[in-house]
Amino acid sequence: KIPTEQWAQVLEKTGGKVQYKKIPVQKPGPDEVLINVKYSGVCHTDLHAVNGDWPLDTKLPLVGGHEGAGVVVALGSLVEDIQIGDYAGIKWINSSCLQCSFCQQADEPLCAKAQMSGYTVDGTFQQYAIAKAAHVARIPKDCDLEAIAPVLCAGITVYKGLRESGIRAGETVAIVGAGGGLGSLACQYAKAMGLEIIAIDGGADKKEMTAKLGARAFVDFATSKDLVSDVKAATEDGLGPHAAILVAVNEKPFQQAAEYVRPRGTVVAIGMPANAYLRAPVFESVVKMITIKGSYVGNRRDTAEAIEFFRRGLIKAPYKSCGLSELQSIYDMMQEGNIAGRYVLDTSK
Ligand code: 8ID
Ligand code: ZN
Repeated sequence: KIPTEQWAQVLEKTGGKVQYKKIPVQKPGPDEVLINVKYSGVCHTDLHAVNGDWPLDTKLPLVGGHEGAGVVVALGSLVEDIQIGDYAGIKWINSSCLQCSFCQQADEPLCAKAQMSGYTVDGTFQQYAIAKAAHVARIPKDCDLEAIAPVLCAGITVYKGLRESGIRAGETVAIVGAGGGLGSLACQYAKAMGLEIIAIDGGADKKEMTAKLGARAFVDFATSKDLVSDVKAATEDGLGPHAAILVAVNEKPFQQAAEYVRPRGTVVAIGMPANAYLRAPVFESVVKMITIKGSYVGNRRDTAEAIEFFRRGLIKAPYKSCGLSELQSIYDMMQEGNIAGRYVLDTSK
């Protein structure tokens, strides 16, 4: 039976602290489903929303969260292709119009009417959350709901970013911010895709973790005297990686990557530090024919593919478990850059 009240983490004011309290359970609209969120990952995007880092306002009061894995408990009157009891996931794209030219080409994240979970609509830091049925991630019954939660944003996003880079099996990718949430998933997807990995991040914990996840080399941004030459030197032939996947929350690496990717190399910006700019030397970018691009989450097909890698047992990223009630302390650790991998919240605690 669906309760009328539930536990949630609510942000009343941008820049404030989240409050753990009881709020009403909402009812799904005709084309929506209600999901009993069992677990939700905590993404740095949720912290950007709290801090008001981006030039886009959130709804307020806001229930954040967009990596929610759970069970379908109610269906809108028009919903036919998912059943009560199915495993499902709420991801960043909560809904889109499915009619505009972007949606028609399966670029749903680019839809002007897209709603974002935990940003423009309430997300997964509550026990019952709503999304448009067409956009809900289908999760096979043999998947562990806690372990799969980080796939629903971090996994989909880095899988898409690796695909957007055009990199092929056997080539080398630099993962910048490799020790964080997206970075740890990126290491696993890159390994599963047959890529050589150079991990870039700071500190012994992250070095050890990324080595376990399959990275061949580690460059420490905090201690390297010349990061550009250290990254090049970490490749077999010294020419630099074929692609750089930027998932750090700091402007500096967005201004270095174009210098160490090899000729024809691709720089993919995914992380979104506040007020940051990409920068590249024009001369070298031209004569090396460098590509620089952004990559934003993934569509429904990317979602299904990223989940399928997980289902096959190829994605084993480390996560730490804690209760929904502890969210503020996770934000405090994240703000300091002290989390190796991802935290996943259990909504029953
Ligand atoms: O669709 C998208 N483009 C998308 C989707 C999901 C998340 C974008 N994001 C964005 C988030 O909003 C955030 O800006 O990706 C970024 C990374 O999210 P995350 O992985 O959840 O953050 P984290 O766990 O805090 O990891 C960040 C890592 O960056 C490292 C930190 O040490 C940490 O491990 N880092 C920093 I800060 N500065 C670095 C530097 N100079 C660095 N790593 C290398 N070099
Ligand atoms: Zn996210």
